[in-house]
Amino acid sequence: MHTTDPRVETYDVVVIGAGYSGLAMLHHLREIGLSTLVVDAADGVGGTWWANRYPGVRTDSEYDSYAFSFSTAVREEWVWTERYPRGEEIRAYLEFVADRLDLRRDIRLSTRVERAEHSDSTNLWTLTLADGSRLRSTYLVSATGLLSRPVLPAVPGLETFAGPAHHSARWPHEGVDLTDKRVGMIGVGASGIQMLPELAAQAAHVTVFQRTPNYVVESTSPPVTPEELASLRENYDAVFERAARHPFGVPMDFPAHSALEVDDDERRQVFESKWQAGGFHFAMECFTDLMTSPEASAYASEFIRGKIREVVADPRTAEALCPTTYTFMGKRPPTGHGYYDAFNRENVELVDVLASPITEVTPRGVVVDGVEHELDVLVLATGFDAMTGALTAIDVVGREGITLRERWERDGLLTYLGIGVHGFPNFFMSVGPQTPLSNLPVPVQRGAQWLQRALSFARENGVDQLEPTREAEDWWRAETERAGHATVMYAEGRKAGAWFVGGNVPGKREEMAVYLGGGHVYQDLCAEVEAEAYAGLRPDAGLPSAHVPAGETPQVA
Ligand code: N01
Repeated sequence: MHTTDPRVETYDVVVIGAGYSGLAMLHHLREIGLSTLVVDAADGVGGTWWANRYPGVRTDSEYDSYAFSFSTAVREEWVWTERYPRGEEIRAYLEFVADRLDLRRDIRLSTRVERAEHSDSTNLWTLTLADGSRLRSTYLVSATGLLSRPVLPAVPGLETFAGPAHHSARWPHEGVDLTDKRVGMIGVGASGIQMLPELAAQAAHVTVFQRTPNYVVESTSPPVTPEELASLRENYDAVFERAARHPFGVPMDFPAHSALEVDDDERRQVFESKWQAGGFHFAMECFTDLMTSPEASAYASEFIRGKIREVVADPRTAEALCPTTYTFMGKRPPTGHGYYDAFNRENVELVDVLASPITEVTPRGVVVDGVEHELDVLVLATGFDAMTGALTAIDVVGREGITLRERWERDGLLTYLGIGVHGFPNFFMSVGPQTPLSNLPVPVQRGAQWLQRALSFARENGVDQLEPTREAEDWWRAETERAGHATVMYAEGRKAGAWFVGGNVPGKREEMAVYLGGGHVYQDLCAEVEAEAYAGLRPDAGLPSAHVPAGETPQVA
């Protein structure tokens, strides 16, 4: 801690958030001798995994890549038990990381940041906490999560519901007794899809209110064998590196062929084999172009609709579950654990609210098409103000007294590599907006290590401020838009109201909030910035020469 002002605690770095990002940041920034404090509004570490306690919560990524690789002690001692670890296991993993790396002494829980303001005269950030006290730091790091600010459905009367009503990410930690209860679930994204089989197993009756159906790839979660764990420990660096060289941060094979260059039989065989592999294997390993070719995406969509019709016994329910208004990858593909099969249970009912939206929530239930569905418990699996929501909920005030929220409302989403924002000196984001859509521990770890080297550079070279230039931001926005438009995810995502284009929050500007050019490409770009002495983050340094081929201006497609 500095001693510039004895009345206000002053650190080299304050990090907001104690999930994967905050823990990695603390470990790596402490390694270079920076006094670092992590604050989190929650009363435990884990971030997303502290907050999300809904029935059935687990990772959609597999255990081997949903972890850090930087600590030999952690990777040797931690024991994974399931292919897709449950929320409780991930939370325990993060608590283990915090204990094993002795992080807790620099983490302050139950501490909510309401405002952070930069002063050019002192070159310090001043943070105001909910209790009115203040902190100061040279560097401010947000590790607030990209899917952490819940969105409630814009339905009249929601607050009048007489029974318990819980958003998936605000599920009570002590659980909810659903025995003999009539449960209504609004939302069929990754959260609702994980939840349904478990709700149905406990409740008397579950009514699923579905607006846009999803393409769910089913999977199983067998125990991790001692041999698998031993093999992972032996090959940890190679597994992590393989994930880091994959566009989506998973250690998976690259497909060899386009879906358009094989015949119907072969296409079906490939789809079937990767359907059997389950989860993200289907999206990542079938063909080179499921994400870039509308025809290839349409083939995958038809294959999954076929699976839905095979599994779901009632033809009307099956048809209602089949997405038709957008194609595969128009939403981030969720992993199911008996999702479609749950609709074969007598106590599960699907109510299609696409054509006839929910008109009202009453004290007794949910009204659709003039029919009141009576409920005891309401589950709101209605998603998040993704990528920017947690950042704009805090008043982060940069130069000229402008907040991040005002800046992005005025100018559109602008960041440099999702790491920093012009006008906000010495402010850095872990997996901020416009970073790759990815299995997150990979970019989280890489990002913390990149920032460690950037701040070492700044200290060693007397650079007082790192701050993206306007030119760098404009370049990254154009590149993010270009990369997004080169996929089917932009056009289909807009049709589907996907969170990665901001389509799920009424009134939010629709723009690419993630980078779809590939995690590996992104890592290379970050390396170029580093190789060129943090060009792009220093006034007058221009852009790294490798960013823009000579004579070319990046175009928004
Ligand atoms: O949220 P979502 P999520 N009436 O935005 C519906 C990550 N994640 O929490 O599509 C009716 O996907 C909405 O309908 P529509 C993962 O990246 C990861 O499920 O807008 N419905 C949609 O069905 C994921 O992609 C994991 O028509 C309404 C649903 O609510 C991201 O988080 C687990 C409505 C929201 O789906 C978000 O997933 C869980 C209304 N008025 C999540 N308003 C793991 O890997 C909203 N909806 C562990």
